[in-house]
Amino acid sequence: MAKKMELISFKLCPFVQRAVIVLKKKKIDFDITYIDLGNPPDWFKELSPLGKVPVLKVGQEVLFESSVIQEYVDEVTPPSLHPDDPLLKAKNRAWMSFGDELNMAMFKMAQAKSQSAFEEIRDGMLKKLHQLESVHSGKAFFNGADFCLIDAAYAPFFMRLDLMSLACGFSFLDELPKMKRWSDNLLAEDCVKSSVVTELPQMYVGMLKNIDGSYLSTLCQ
Ligand SMILES: N[C@@H](CCC(=O)N[C@@H](CS)C(=O)NCC(=O)O)C(=O)O
Repeated sequence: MAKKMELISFKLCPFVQRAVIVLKKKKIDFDITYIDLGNPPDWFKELSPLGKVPVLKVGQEVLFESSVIQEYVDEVTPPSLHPDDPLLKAKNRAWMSFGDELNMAMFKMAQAKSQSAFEEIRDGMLKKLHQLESVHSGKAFFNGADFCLIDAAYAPFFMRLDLMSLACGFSFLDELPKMKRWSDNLLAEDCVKSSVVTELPQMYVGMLKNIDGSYLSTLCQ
């Protein structure tokens, strides 16, 4: 029998969440071990080649990089959540990688010290969201009616954007109807709702409020 997989996680990490969403969607029984990234244990430093989460342990083997973990989990539990068509699959992978930039931009926006730095990053994020709007199917999910791997990759970003928008009183998606509907649909999925600890909203907003000297913390309630 296949060994139970173990995911090494940090509760706030959007990249870990991508992997959890796929594991949940595929109804896989897995173990999750949380670490404190601010004070990582020695065993984690030895285990994780880049010192980052997520790491997935499959027996004695170690996988890292959320996109690789997502694809591995998907491949070993058919049917695949990727489209069959090779070109569409490749395009999905490219736009999944584009999502990494959005996660990084959101992180940098939260750290920005001045209003002008904040607005510059926010405008860059909005530009990327408009690009995404132009390639989205306009249906429930990115490719159409079915939830795919690319949807799992974007859900953590939209969850945080939603929490940030509510706590800080601004809206990103007013002029992006496909993104708004996509975000609502993603956040309503069971595999997404169950992919984070129950205290994630408080933890995330608390983290935003406590970023020393950040412009965003002055907007958060
Ligand atoms: N490209 C990586 C990014 C993972 C990542 O940045 N994880 C963060 C937490 S959200 C981390 O472990 N940071 C620790 C560090 O950089 O030292 C992936 O997709 O897995």
